[in-house]
Amino acid sequence: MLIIHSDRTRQRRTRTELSGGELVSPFECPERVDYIIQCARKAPLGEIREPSDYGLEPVLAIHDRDYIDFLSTAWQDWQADGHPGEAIPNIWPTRRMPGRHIPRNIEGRLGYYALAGETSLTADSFASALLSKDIALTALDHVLDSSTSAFALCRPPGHHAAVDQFGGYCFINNVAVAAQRARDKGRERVAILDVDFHHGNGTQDIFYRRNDVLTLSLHGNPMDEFPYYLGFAEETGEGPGEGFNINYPLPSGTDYAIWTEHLEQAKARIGEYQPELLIIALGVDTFENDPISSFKLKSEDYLDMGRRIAELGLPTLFVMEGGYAVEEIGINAVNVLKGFSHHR
Ligand code: OKP
Ligand code: ZN
Repeated sequence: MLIIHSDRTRQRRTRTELSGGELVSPFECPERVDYIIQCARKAPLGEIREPSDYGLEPVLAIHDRDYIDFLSTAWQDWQADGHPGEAIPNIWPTRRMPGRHIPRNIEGRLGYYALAGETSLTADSFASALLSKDIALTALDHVLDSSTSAFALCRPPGHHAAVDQFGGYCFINNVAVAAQRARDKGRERVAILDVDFHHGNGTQDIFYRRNDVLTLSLHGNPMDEFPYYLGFAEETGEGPGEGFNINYPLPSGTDYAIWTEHLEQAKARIGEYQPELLIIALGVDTFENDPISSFKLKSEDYLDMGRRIAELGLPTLFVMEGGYAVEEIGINAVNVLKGFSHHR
């Protein structure tokens, strides 16, 4: 399987993440990619190639212009205002202050464009987010050209990023940008299956009123887990999109046996939809030792996960999302790809 990877993903190394009332060293760190690429080389999985530059056009097909403009200058604006630390949002438009105006001050704009407060914005955020989508798009083009599969070793992740909001370590929604490009290149139906522990709220929201992109997500119940306010079973799409979003919220402690029951339901729905392309939002934070998640998958389970995804028999783009048990992330992610490849 072709892998798209760049050492430049290392440029994003933030110092702070607001967690538990402290500024901790971020869970979403460059070493995650080091472990994955090391395991991919050792497997070996296949050729490893650099991404190409796709510019802003495919990003603006998904995200609002003013949001992208905000991302492109946020760090300079924050610095110009003389703030000493990394840019962390601390106030939001909420139910009683709906935010009809976009503030001038960077503190106000940060909250306006943020959906959560754990993701520090720094000098490298925008460039890293652009690189991450280039990795996804390069891998996508290979899948479209060859009708086979590819792995986009993206970092930072993307599935929490909404049309005009960053958060949950995400800035640009890589799977959404890739799905839209596939549509623009003539693929009629695209399915996005999100197996990350966290609900893919950004992806759901982006395609909520559309039936040309089927979105499915297996995740920790939002009553108990980030992103809390989206990802419930009754969210099935709206208007023309009704029936084209499916959520499988699962309880903490979910093991692989329970998890696969729901995966098979998702697969049945995908089979019925007959997409021309399958995109997997591949998070391995369902792992039993993940520091911020509560499922109980074991390393060998990821081999079987890959095998089950391969059973769909579709051109498949894997896009890296979460996974924070850093020393095991390589084994777990590469196991999915190995299991997939061996059962093709
Ligand atoms: C991103 B992805 C840690 C709380 C972390 C944010 C989680 C973002 C996950 N104290 N909250 O879906 O893996
Ligand atoms: Zn996650």
